[in-house]
Amino acid sequence: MNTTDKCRICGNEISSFMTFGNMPIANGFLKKDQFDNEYFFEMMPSFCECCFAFQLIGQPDAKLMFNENYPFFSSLSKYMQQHFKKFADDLINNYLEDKENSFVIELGSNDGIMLKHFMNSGISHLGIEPSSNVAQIAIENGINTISKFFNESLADQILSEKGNANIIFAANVMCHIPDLNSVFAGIAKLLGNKGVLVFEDPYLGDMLEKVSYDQIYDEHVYIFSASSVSSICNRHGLELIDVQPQITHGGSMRYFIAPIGSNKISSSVNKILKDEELKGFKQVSKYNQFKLDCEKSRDDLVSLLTKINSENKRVIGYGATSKSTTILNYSNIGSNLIESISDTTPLKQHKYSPGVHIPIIPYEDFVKEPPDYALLFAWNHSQEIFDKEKEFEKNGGKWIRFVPKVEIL
Ligand code: JHZ
Ligand code: ZN
Repeated sequence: MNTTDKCRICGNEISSFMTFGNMPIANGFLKKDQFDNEYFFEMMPSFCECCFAFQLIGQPDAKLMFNENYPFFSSLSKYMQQHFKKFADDLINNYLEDKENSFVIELGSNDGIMLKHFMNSGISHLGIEPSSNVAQIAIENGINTISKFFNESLADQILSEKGNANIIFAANVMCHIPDLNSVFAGIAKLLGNKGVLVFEDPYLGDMLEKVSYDQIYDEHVYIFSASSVSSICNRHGLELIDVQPQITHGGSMRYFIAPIGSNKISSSVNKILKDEELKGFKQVSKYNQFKLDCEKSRDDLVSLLTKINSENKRVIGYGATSKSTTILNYSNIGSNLIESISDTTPLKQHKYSPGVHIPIIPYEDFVKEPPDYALLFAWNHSQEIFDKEKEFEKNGGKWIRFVPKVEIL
Protein backbone atom coordinates (compact mmCIF):
# COMPACT_ATOMS: atom_id res chain seq x y z
CA MET A 1 0.00 0.00 0.00
CA ASN A 2 1.27 3.44 -0.92
CA THR A 3 -0.22 5.89 1.58
CA THR A 4 0.64 9.54 1.97
CA ASP A 5 -0.32 12.58 4.02
CA LYS A 6 1.70 14.75 1.64
CA CYS A 7 0.66 15.67 -1.90
CA ARG A 8 2.36 13.28 -4.32
CA ILE A 9 3.13 16.15 -6.68
CA CYS A 10 4.18 19.10 -4.52
CA GLY A 11 4.69 17.71 -1.01
CA ASN A 12 2.09 19.99 0.60
CA GLU A 13 0.12 18.46 3.50
CA ILE A 14 -3.17 16.93 2.41
CA SER A 15 -6.12 15.39 4.22
CA SER A 16 -9.19 13.60 3.00
CA PHE A 17 -12.55 15.32 2.58
CA MET A 18 -14.48 12.00 2.57
CA THR A 19 -14.16 8.25 2.73
CA PHE A 20 -15.72 5.69 0.40
CA GLY A 21 -15.08 3.01 3.03
CA ASN A 22 -13.27 -0.26 2.42
CA MET A 23 -12.71 -1.08 -1.23
CA PRO A 24 -11.34 -4.17 -2.96
CA ILE A 25 -9.13 -4.14 -6.08
CA ALA A 26 -11.49 -2.70 -8.73
CA ASN A 27 -10.47 -5.22 -11.40
CA GLY A 28 -9.91 -8.04 -8.91
CA PHE A 29 -12.62 -10.38 -10.22
CA LEU A 30 -12.33 -13.55 -8.20
CA LYS A 31 -13.35 -17.16 -7.76
CA LYS A 32 -15.22 -18.45 -4.70
CA ASP A 33 -12.11 -20.01 -3.16
CA GLN A 34 -10.43 -16.58 -3.15
CA PHE A 35 -13.15 -14.81 -1.11
CA ASP A 36 -11.39 -15.31 2.24
CA ASN A 37 -8.11 -13.70 1.13
CA GLU A 38 -9.53 -10.71 -0.67
CA TYR A 39 -7.52 -7.47 -0.29
CA PHE A 40 -9.28 -4.30 0.94
CA PHE A 41 -8.11 -0.74 1.55
CA GLU A 42 -9.87 2.39 2.75
CA MET A 43 -10.48 4.62 -0.25
CA MET A 44 -10.19 8.30 0.67
CA PRO A 45 -9.83 11.05 -1.92
CA SER A 46 -8.18 14.34 -1.14
CA PHE A 47 -7.49 17.66 -2.79
CA CYS A 48 -4.21 19.63 -2.64
CA GLU A 49 -4.83 23.34 -2.13
CA CYS A 50 -1.33 24.09 -3.33
CA CYS A 51 -1.05 22.35 -6.75
CA PHE A 52 -4.77 21.45 -7.09
CA ALA A 53 -4.16 17.71 -7.57
CA PHE A 54 -7.20 15.57 -6.72
CA GLN A 55 -5.70 12.30 -5.47
CA LEU A 56 -6.21 9.22 -3.34
CA ILE A 57 -4.61 9.23 0.10
CA GLY A 58 -3.78 5.52 -0.17
CA GLN A 59 -3.38 3.33 -3.25
CA PRO A 60 -2.69 -0.44 -3.30
CA ASP A 61 0.73 -1.53 -4.62
CA ALA A 62 0.89 -1.49 -8.40
CA LYS A 63 1.46 -5.24 -8.71
CA LEU A 64 -1.85 -5.90 -6.93
CA MET A 65 -3.64 -4.01 -9.71
CA PHE A 66 -1.59 -4.44 -12.88
CA ASN A 67 -0.36 -7.97 -13.43
CA GLU A 68 -0.68 -10.98 -15.71
CA ASN A 69 -4.40 -11.29 -14.77
CA TYR A 70 -5.37 -7.74 -15.71
CA PRO A 71 -8.81 -8.15 -17.32
CA PHE A 72 -9.27 -4.87 -19.21
CA PHE A 73 -8.75 -5.04 -22.98
CA SER A 74 -9.16 -1.69 -24.71
CA SER A 75 -10.04 -3.22 -28.06
CA LEU A 76 -13.31 -4.74 -26.81
CA SER A 77 -15.16 -1.51 -27.50
CA LYS A 78 -15.80 -0.73 -31.18
CA TYR A 79 -16.26 2.95 -30.42
CA MET A 80 -12.90 3.11 -28.60
CA GLN A 81 -11.24 1.48 -31.61
CA GLN A 82 -12.50 4.34 -33.79
CA HIS A 83 -11.54 6.90 -31.17
CA PHE A 84 -7.92 5.67 -31.04
CA LYS A 85 -7.65 5.48 -34.83
CA LYS A 86 -8.71 9.12 -35.03
CA PHE A 87 -6.37 10.10 -32.16
CA ALA A 88 -3.45 8.38 -33.98
CA ASP A 89 -4.31 10.05 -37.30
CA ASP A 90 -4.47 13.48 -35.63
CA LEU A 91 -1.03 13.01 -34.10
CA ILE A 92 0.51 11.65 -37.30
CA ASN A 93 -0.92 14.47 -39.42
CA ASN A 94 -0.33 17.38 -37.06
CA TYR A 95 2.74 16.53 -34.99
CA LEU A 96 5.08 14.47 -37.19
CA GLU A 97 6.77 16.49 -39.91
CA ASP A 98 9.24 13.84 -40.97
CA LYS A 99 7.60 10.45 -40.44
CA GLU A 100 10.60 8.44 -41.63
CA ASN A 101 12.89 9.88 -39.00
CA SER A 102 10.40 10.08 -36.17
CA PHE A 103 10.16 8.05 -33.01
CA VAL A 104 7.02 7.85 -30.86
CA ILE A 105 6.40 6.29 -27.46
CA GLU A 106 3.11 5.24 -25.90
CA LEU A 107 2.88 4.82 -22.15
CA GLY A 108 0.39 2.12 -21.11
CA SER A 109 -0.12 0.85 -24.66
CA ASN A 110 -2.49 -1.96 -23.53
CA ASP A 111 -3.20 -4.37 -26.43
CA GLY A 112 -1.81 -1.94 -29.03
CA ILE A 113 -5.19 -0.42 -29.95
CA MET A 114 -3.55 2.92 -30.82
CA LEU A 115 0.07 2.08 -31.52
CA LYS A 116 -0.86 -0.29 -34.35
CA HIS A 117 -1.74 2.74 -36.49
CA PHE A 118 1.81 4.07 -36.09
CA MET A 119 3.21 0.65 -36.90
CA ASN A 120 1.00 0.47 -40.02
CA SER A 121 2.34 3.87 -41.13
CA GLY A 122 5.91 2.58 -40.81
CA ILE A 123 6.74 4.92 -37.90
CA SER A 124 9.39 3.87 -35.40
CA HIS A 125 7.51 3.26 -32.12
CA LEU A 126 7.72 1.77 -28.67
CA GLY A 127 4.89 0.75 -26.33
CA ILE A 128 5.45 0.45 -22.60
CA GLU A 129 2.82 -1.69 -20.88
CA PRO A 130 3.26 -3.17 -17.39
CA SER A 131 0.42 -5.73 -17.60
CA SER A 132 2.17 -8.60 -19.36
CA ASN A 133 -0.93 -10.39 -20.67
CA VAL A 134 -2.22 -7.35 -22.58
CA ALA A 135 1.33 -6.43 -23.69
CA GLN A 136 1.64 -9.94 -25.13
CA ILE A 137 -1.30 -9.37 -27.48
CA ALA A 138 0.44 -6.28 -28.88
CA ILE A 139 3.74 -8.15 -29.26
CA GLU A 140 2.00 -10.99 -31.11
CA ASN A 141 0.65 -8.38 -33.53
CA GLY A 142 4.15 -7.11 -34.28
CA ILE A 143 3.95 -3.93 -32.20
CA ASN A 144 7.24 -3.07 -30.42
CA THR A 145 6.30 -3.33 -26.76
CA ILE A 146 8.12 -3.79 -23.48
CA SER A 147 6.33 -4.94 -20.35
CA LYS A 148 7.61 -2.55 -17.66
CA PHE A 149 6.53 0.40 -15.56
CA PHE A 150 7.74 3.70 -17.04
CA ASN A 151 9.90 5.94 -14.82
CA GLU A 152 12.91 8.21 -15.07
CA SER A 153 15.46 5.39 -15.15
CA LEU A 154 13.65 3.58 -17.98
CA ALA A 155 13.53 6.93 -19.80
CA ASP A 156 17.35 7.23 -19.48
CA GLN A 157 17.73 3.77 -20.94
CA ILE A 158 15.41 4.47 -23.89
CA LEU A 159 17.15 7.79 -24.52
CA SER A 160 20.56 6.17 -24.77
CA GLU A 161 19.30 3.42 -27.08
CA LYS A 162 16.84 5.32 -29.29
CA GLY A 163 17.37 9.04 -28.78
CA ASN A 164 14.68 11.70 -28.31
CA ALA A 165 11.01 11.05 -28.95
CA ASN A 166 8.97 13.31 -31.23
CA ILE A 167 5.72 12.42 -29.49
CA ILE A 168 5.00 10.67 -26.22
CA PHE A 169 1.35 9.85 -25.73
CA ALA A 170 -0.87 8.08 -23.25
CA ALA A 171 -4.60 7.51 -22.95
CA ASN A 172 -6.14 6.67 -19.58
CA VAL A 173 -2.72 6.00 -18.12
CA MET A 174 -1.25 9.10 -16.43
CA CYS A 175 -4.00 9.19 -13.82
CA HIS A 176 -2.89 5.68 -12.74
CA ILE A 177 0.72 6.56 -11.87
CA PRO A 178 1.43 7.65 -8.27
CA ASP A 179 5.01 8.85 -8.81
CA LEU A 180 4.19 11.30 -11.57
CA ASN A 181 7.25 13.44 -10.82
CA SER A 182 9.52 10.59 -11.92
CA VAL A 183 7.39 10.03 -15.02
CA PHE A 184 7.37 13.72 -15.97
CA ALA A 185 11.13 13.99 -15.35
CA GLY A 186 11.63 11.02 -17.71
CA ILE A 187 9.28 12.49 -20.30
CA ALA A 188 11.03 15.89 -20.18
CA LYS A 189 14.38 14.18 -20.90
CA LEU A 190 12.96 12.11 -23.76
CA LEU A 191 11.27 15.10 -25.41
CA GLY A 192 14.53 17.08 -25.42
CA ASN A 193 13.82 20.65 -26.50
CA LYS A 194 11.10 20.09 -29.06
CA GLY A 195 8.89 16.98 -28.72
CA VAL A 196 5.30 16.96 -27.48
CA LEU A 197 3.52 14.99 -24.80
CA VAL A 198 -0.17 14.32 -25.46
CA PHE A 199 -2.32 12.52 -22.95
CA GLU A 200 -5.98 12.14 -22.05
CA ASP A 201 -7.74 11.07 -18.90
CA PRO A 202 -11.16 11.41 -17.27
CA TYR A 203 -11.68 15.10 -16.52
CA LEU A 204 -12.32 16.33 -13.00
CA GLY A 205 -14.85 18.87 -14.30
CA ASP A 206 -17.05 16.14 -15.79
CA MET A 207 -16.78 14.05 -12.64
CA LEU A 208 -17.81 16.94 -10.37
CA GLU A 209 -20.66 18.05 -12.62
CA LYS A 210 -22.09 14.59 -13.36
CA VAL A 211 -21.34 13.21 -9.88
CA SER A 212 -19.67 10.30 -11.68
CA TYR A 213 -17.84 9.31 -8.51
CA ASP A 214 -17.34 5.84 -9.99
CA GLN A 215 -14.28 7.29 -11.76
CA ILE A 216 -12.62 7.08 -8.35
CA TYR A 217 -11.18 3.61 -7.72
CA ASP A 218 -7.81 2.11 -6.76
CA GLU A 219 -6.24 2.47 -10.23
CA HIS A 220 -7.15 6.16 -10.56
CA VAL A 221 -4.81 7.73 -8.06
CA TYR A 222 -5.48 11.13 -9.69
CA ILE A 223 -8.43 12.79 -11.40
CA PHE A 224 -6.88 15.70 -13.29
CA SER A 225 -8.00 19.23 -14.00
CA ALA A 226 -6.16 21.53 -16.43
CA SER A 227 -4.99 23.51 -13.38
CA SER A 228 -3.34 20.46 -11.79
CA VAL A 229 -1.78 19.32 -15.08
CA SER A 230 -0.42 22.79 -15.72
CA SER A 231 1.12 22.84 -12.26
CA ILE A 232 2.97 19.52 -12.62
CA CYS A 233 4.21 20.48 -16.10
CA ASN A 234 5.78 23.69 -14.80
CA ARG A 235 7.75 21.72 -12.19
CA HIS A 236 9.50 19.88 -15.05
CA GLY A 237 10.23 22.65 -17.56
CA LEU A 238 7.10 21.86 -19.56
CA GLU A 239 3.90 23.79 -20.24
CA LEU A 240 0.35 23.15 -21.34
CA ILE A 241 -0.05 24.34 -24.97
CA ASP A 242 -3.55 23.09 -25.77
CA VAL A 243 -6.55 21.23 -24.32
CA GLN A 244 -9.30 19.38 -26.18
CA PRO A 245 -12.35 17.94 -24.38
CA GLN A 246 -13.29 14.35 -25.33
CA ILE A 247 -16.55 12.48 -24.80
CA THR A 248 -14.80 9.19 -24.01
CA HIS A 249 -14.95 7.58 -20.57
CA GLY A 250 -17.80 9.80 -19.53
CA GLY A 251 -15.95 13.05 -20.24
CA SER A 252 -12.20 13.28 -20.66
CA MET A 253 -9.63 15.99 -21.43
CA ARG A 254 -6.76 15.68 -23.89
CA TYR A 255 -3.73 17.71 -22.81
CA PHE A 256 -0.98 18.88 -25.21
CA ILE A 257 2.30 19.67 -23.47
CA ALA A 258 5.69 20.88 -24.71
CA PRO A 259 9.00 22.21 -23.37
CA ILE A 260 8.47 25.78 -22.08
CA GLY A 261 8.75 28.33 -24.89
CA SER A 262 8.96 25.75 -27.71
CA ASN A 263 5.38 26.12 -28.97
CA LYS A 264 2.58 28.64 -29.34
CA ILE A 265 0.00 28.41 -26.54
CA SER A 266 -3.60 28.04 -27.69
CA SER A 267 -6.17 30.44 -26.23
CA SER A 268 -8.11 27.42 -24.96
CA VAL A 269 -5.50 26.97 -22.21
CA ASN A 270 -6.14 30.32 -20.58
CA LYS A 271 -9.85 29.87 -21.05
CA ILE A 272 -10.02 26.53 -19.24
CA LEU A 273 -7.74 27.70 -16.41
CA LYS A 274 -10.02 30.71 -15.80
CA ASP A 275 -13.13 28.57 -16.11
CA GLU A 276 -11.86 26.09 -13.49
CA GLU A 277 -11.08 28.95 -11.15
CA LEU A 278 -14.55 30.44 -11.57
CA LYS A 279 -16.22 27.09 -11.01
CA GLY A 280 -14.38 26.66 -7.70
CA PHE A 281 -12.20 23.67 -8.64
CA LYS A 282 -9.36 25.19 -6.62
CA GLN A 283 -11.38 25.42 -3.42
CA VAL A 284 -12.08 22.84 -0.75
CA SER A 285 -15.73 23.86 -0.55
CA LYS A 286 -16.26 22.35 -4.01
CA TYR A 287 -15.18 18.96 -2.69
CA ASN A 288 -17.32 19.19 0.42
CA GLN A 289 -20.29 19.66 -1.90
CA PHE A 290 -19.12 16.72 -4.06
CA LYS A 291 -19.18 14.50 -0.94
CA LEU A 292 -22.85 15.42 -0.36
CA ASP A 293 -23.62 14.80 -4.05
CA CYS A 294 -22.04 11.31 -3.85
CA GLU A 295 -24.09 10.43 -0.78
CA LYS A 296 -27.31 11.48 -2.48
CA SER A 297 -26.49 9.53 -5.65
CA ARG A 298 -25.69 6.43 -3.57
CA ASP A 299 -28.89 6.70 -1.48
CA ASP A 300 -31.08 7.26 -4.56
CA LEU A 301 -29.66 4.17 -6.27
CA VAL A 302 -30.17 1.96 -3.21
CA SER A 303 -33.78 3.21 -2.84
CA LEU A 304 -34.59 2.57 -6.50
CA LEU A 305 -33.12 -0.95 -6.49
CA THR A 306 -34.86 -1.79 -3.19
CA LYS A 307 -38.20 -0.69 -4.66
CA ILE A 308 -37.67 -2.76 -7.83
CA ASN A 309 -36.66 -5.73 -5.69
CA SER A 310 -39.86 -5.44 -3.65
CA GLU A 311 -41.80 -5.70 -6.94
CA ASN A 312 -40.01 -9.00 -7.67
CA LYS A 313 -38.46 -7.68 -10.87
CA ARG A 314 -35.07 -8.88 -12.11
CA VAL A 315 -32.05 -6.56 -12.41
CA ILE A 316 -28.80 -7.44 -14.20
CA GLY A 317 -25.78 -5.13 -14.31
CA TYR A 318 -24.55 -4.27 -17.83
CA GLY A 319 -20.72 -4.22 -18.01
CA ALA A 320 -18.53 -5.35 -15.10
CA THR A 321 -16.57 -2.11 -15.22
CA SER A 322 -13.84 -1.09 -12.80
CA LYS A 323 -16.13 1.81 -11.98
CA SER A 324 -18.89 -0.52 -10.81
CA THR A 325 -16.64 -1.75 -7.98
CA THR A 326 -16.86 1.71 -6.38
CA ILE A 327 -20.62 1.99 -6.86
CA LEU A 328 -21.36 -1.47 -5.46
CA ASN A 329 -19.03 -1.38 -2.47
CA TYR A 330 -19.76 2.21 -1.46
CA SER A 331 -23.51 1.52 -1.70
CA ASN A 332 -23.22 -1.99 -0.28
CA ILE A 333 -25.30 -3.42 -3.11
CA GLY A 334 -24.84 -7.18 -3.52
CA SER A 335 -26.66 -10.09 -5.13
CA ASN A 336 -29.65 -9.31 -2.89
CA LEU A 337 -30.45 -6.44 -5.29
CA ILE A 338 -28.65 -7.36 -8.54
CA GLU A 339 -28.76 -10.99 -9.64
CA SER A 340 -25.66 -10.85 -11.88
CA ILE A 341 -23.52 -8.64 -14.10
CA SER A 342 -23.18 -9.34 -17.82
CA ASP A 343 -19.80 -8.77 -19.47
CA THR A 344 -18.19 -9.64 -22.80
CA THR A 345 -14.69 -10.14 -21.32
CA PRO A 346 -13.89 -13.88 -21.04
CA LEU A 347 -11.43 -13.24 -18.17
CA LYS A 348 -14.22 -11.74 -16.01
CA GLN A 349 -16.93 -14.30 -16.82
CA HIS A 350 -17.82 -17.07 -14.33
CA LYS A 351 -16.06 -15.11 -11.61
CA TYR A 352 -17.49 -12.82 -8.92
CA SER A 353 -17.37 -9.04 -8.65
CA PRO A 354 -14.79 -7.60 -6.22
CA GLY A 355 -15.98 -7.09 -2.64
CA VAL A 356 -19.72 -7.71 -2.94
CA HIS A 357 -19.37 -10.95 -4.97
CA ILE A 358 -22.09 -10.65 -7.59
CA PRO A 359 -21.75 -13.39 -10.26
CA ILE A 360 -20.37 -12.24 -13.64
CA ILE A 361 -22.17 -13.91 -16.53
CA PRO A 362 -21.30 -14.09 -20.24
CA TYR A 363 -23.22 -11.63 -22.42
CA GLU A 364 -24.89 -14.58 -24.19
CA ASP A 365 -26.71 -15.41 -20.92
CA PHE A 366 -28.05 -11.85 -20.72
CA VAL A 367 -29.47 -12.27 -24.23
CA LYS A 368 -30.95 -15.68 -23.43
CA GLU A 369 -32.76 -14.54 -20.30
CA PRO A 370 -33.02 -10.76 -20.42
CA PRO A 371 -33.95 -9.10 -17.11
CA ASP A 372 -36.68 -6.52 -16.49
CA TYR A 373 -34.00 -3.89 -15.82
CA ALA A 374 -30.39 -3.56 -16.96
CA LEU A 375 -28.25 -1.36 -14.72
CA LEU A 376 -25.89 0.56 -16.95
CA PHE A 377 -22.50 0.20 -15.28
CA ALA A 378 -20.77 0.84 -18.64
CA TRP A 379 -22.66 4.18 -18.96
CA ASN A 380 -19.67 5.71 -20.72
CA HIS A 381 -20.37 3.35 -23.66
CA SER A 382 -24.14 4.17 -23.71
CA GLN A 383 -24.35 4.96 -27.40
CA GLU A 384 -22.59 1.79 -28.49
CA ILE A 385 -24.75 -0.25 -26.10
CA PHE A 386 -28.10 1.33 -27.03
CA ASP A 387 -27.31 0.76 -30.71
CA LYS A 388 -26.68 -2.91 -29.94
CA GLU A 389 -29.61 -3.49 -27.56
CA LYS A 390 -32.65 -2.50 -29.62
CA GLU A 391 -34.09 -6.00 -29.11
CA PHE A 392 -33.85 -5.77 -25.31
CA GLU A 393 -35.80 -2.51 -25.38
CA LYS A 394 -38.34 -3.83 -27.89
CA ASN A 395 -39.11 -6.70 -25.55
CA GLY A 396 -39.89 -4.31 -22.70
CA GLY A 397 -36.46 -4.23 -21.04
CA LYS A 398 -35.64 -0.97 -19.27
CA TRP A 399 -32.38 0.78 -18.46
CA ILE A 400 -31.37 2.14 -15.07
CA ARG A 401 -28.61 4.71 -15.02
CA PHE A 402 -27.02 6.66 -12.20
CA VAL A 403 -25.04 9.30 -14.13
CA PRO A 404 -25.84 12.19 -14.25
CA LYS A 405 -28.66 11.18 -11.89
CA VAL A 406 -30.36 8.00 -10.76
CA GLU A 407 -33.28 7.25 -13.08
CA ILE A 408 -35.08 4.66 -15.17
CA LEU A 409 -34.83 5.52 -18.87
P1 JHZ B 1 -14.99 0.44 -19.41
C1 JHZ B 1 -11.02 0.59 -17.39
O1 JHZ B 1 -12.15 1.11 -16.71
C2 JHZ B 1 -9.87 0.52 -16.44
P2 JHZ B 1 -13.58 0.43 -16.84
C3 JHZ B 1 -8.88 1.61 -16.54
N1 JHZ B 1 -8.44 1.94 -15.21
C4 JHZ B 1 -9.40 2.86 -17.17
O2 JHZ B 1 -8.96 3.94 -16.87
C5 JHZ B 1 -10.38 2.74 -18.26
O3 JHZ B 1 -10.75 1.42 -18.49
C6 JHZ B 1 -9.80 3.22 -19.54
C7 JHZ B 1 -17.86 -4.51 -20.94
N2 JHZ B 1 -18.75 -4.24 -22.07
O4 JHZ B 1 -14.47 0.64 -20.77
C8 JHZ B 1 -16.41 -4.61 -21.30
C9 JHZ B 1 -19.77 -5.13 -22.33
O5 JHZ B 1 -19.95 -6.15 -21.62
O6 JHZ B 1 -16.15 1.30 -19.04
C10 JHZ B 1 -15.73 -4.05 -20.08
O7 JHZ B 1 -15.55 -5.09 -19.12
N3 JHZ B 1 -20.60 -4.87 -23.40
C11 JHZ B 1 -7.69 1.17 -17.36
O8 JHZ B 1 -13.45 -1.02 -16.54
C12 JHZ B 1 -16.73 -3.04 -19.53
O9 JHZ B 1 -18.00 -3.41 -20.05
C13 JHZ B 1 -20.45 -3.78 -24.19
O10 JHZ B 1 -21.24 -3.59 -25.14
O11 JHZ B 1 -14.52 1.22 -16.02
C14 JHZ B 1 -16.44 -1.63 -19.99
O12 JHZ B 1 -15.41 -1.10 -19.24
C15 JHZ B 1 -19.40 -2.86 -23.89
C16 JHZ B 1 -19.21 -1.60 -24.73
C17 JHZ B 1 -18.57 -3.11 -22.82
O13 JHZ B 1 -13.80 0.66 -18.43
ZN1 ZN C 1 0.10 19.39 -4.36
